[in-house]
Amino acid sequence: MKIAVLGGDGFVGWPTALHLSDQGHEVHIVDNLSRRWIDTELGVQSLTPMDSIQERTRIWHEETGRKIHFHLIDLARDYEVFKQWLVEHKPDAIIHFAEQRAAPYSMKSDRHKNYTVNNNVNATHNVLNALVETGVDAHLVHLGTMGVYGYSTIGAAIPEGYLPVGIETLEGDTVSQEILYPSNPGSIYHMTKCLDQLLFQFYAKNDGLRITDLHQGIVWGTHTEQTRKHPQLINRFDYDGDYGTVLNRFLIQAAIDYPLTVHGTGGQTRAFIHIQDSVRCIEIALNNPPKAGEKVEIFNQMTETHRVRDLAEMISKMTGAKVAYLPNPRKEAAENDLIVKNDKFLGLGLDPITLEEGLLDEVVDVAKKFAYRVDRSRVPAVSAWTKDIAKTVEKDPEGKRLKSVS
Ligand code: NAD
Ligand code: USQ
Repeated sequence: MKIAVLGGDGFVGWPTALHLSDQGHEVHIVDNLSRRWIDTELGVQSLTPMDSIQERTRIWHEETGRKIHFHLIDLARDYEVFKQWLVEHKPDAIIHFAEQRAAPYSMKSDRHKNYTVNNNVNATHNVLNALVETGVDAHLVHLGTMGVYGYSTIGAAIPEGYLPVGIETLEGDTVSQEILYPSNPGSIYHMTKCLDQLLFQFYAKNDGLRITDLHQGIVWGTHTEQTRKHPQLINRFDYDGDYGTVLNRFLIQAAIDYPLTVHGTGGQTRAFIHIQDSVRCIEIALNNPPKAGEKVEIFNQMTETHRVRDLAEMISKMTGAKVAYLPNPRKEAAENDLIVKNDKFLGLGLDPITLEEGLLDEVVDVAKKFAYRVDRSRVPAVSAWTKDIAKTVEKDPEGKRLKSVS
């Protein structure tokens, strides 16, 4: 297949591009490199030293003889350029990673809220609009989030995207309907993924676009089979307070002898998936497209759930790291249960990699190897969800904020 990987310079996009290229697909990365600019804006860098995208693709060619093409396009702003690109390249499939994906970044200020909404919603809509306008019949696979469902405890398993409901008619009968599971976003970023869902629903219904939406949990780990092939193929690894996600953050914190930064009581339960499984799920989704005219195919792309404090305790036991219970900068349920159905991927052959399988050690090793690149002052998460919460979140982690370290 000819596959466009939108956002293919990012944390999940890069290993996906390598994996698909390794399988013999013709891979085209489309990216505006905004994520690298955001690193500059925030004054941080990936824990792992990342080469330029041109250098990464050059090394891949040298190692494997396979070519990955790179195209610098801003999908949110360069609609006509992307439309032209589609006409010229006519991909069979498009994988859409190209959004601003950090919840804390999306909540930093009114400017960051505007940027996240404009970037994410425009990028998604431009892709859909251009597919219809050009008549290119590509299967669109979008990386969505488990966060569209929200994190309230309901005592039932979260289904894969849709919910059967009964509605009482005027005559008192009950009619059955299948609706998108009610959206309940917890940040501006998560809200954009809820808006994406409606765009997909409309374009599948109105224009018969073939769309798969992957409701993905938190991705952890760093290496995949292909990124291991050469040191310069190494993946991005975010550890900072805005882009670092909880499990990867705890692992790097343990490696640099920094107390594990649990928000609140750590009672938040979240869904997780290893990067290698994420890449594999995308491959499975690509091989199982919906037909034109069918509803959007939705998969829950996660393999296990964990409570934040349990993760902290597990890593503390493994590494001897201390655990700090900090004021939570986010507005979220202090404690929640989470049961998620993921039967579809399991049914299609996914054999999940779980936390127990020694991969945690591997990430700690990577973290130790590159610990010299860490700026400890960028570890704390200081982006507060409201102005009131901001007052309670102190900004001096090495001093007062970590005084409750156990
Ligand atoms: P990332 O920030 O590392 O990568 C996103 C890439 O998209 C970057 O290379 C960025 O430059 C590019 N991009 C952003 N806006 C663009 C635009 N307007 N035009 C062109 N390129 C643009 O993010 P990631 O961690 O690789 O996540 C990829 C996708 O997966 C995101 O959509 C995210 O919401 C979703 N996701 C990620 C996780 C996770 O834990 N990392 C979990 C669930 C879902
Ligand atoms: N948390 C801590 N300590 C930290 C960092 C986070 O306790 O140092 C807590 C947060 O308060 C939250 C939970 O851990 O309760 C998860 O936070 P996170 O930053 O790991 O994940 P999140 O903000 O939900 O976002 C990440 C990705 C996003 C993706 C989402 C999948 O950045 O792109 O959509 O995971 S999901 O969580 O399933 O919605």
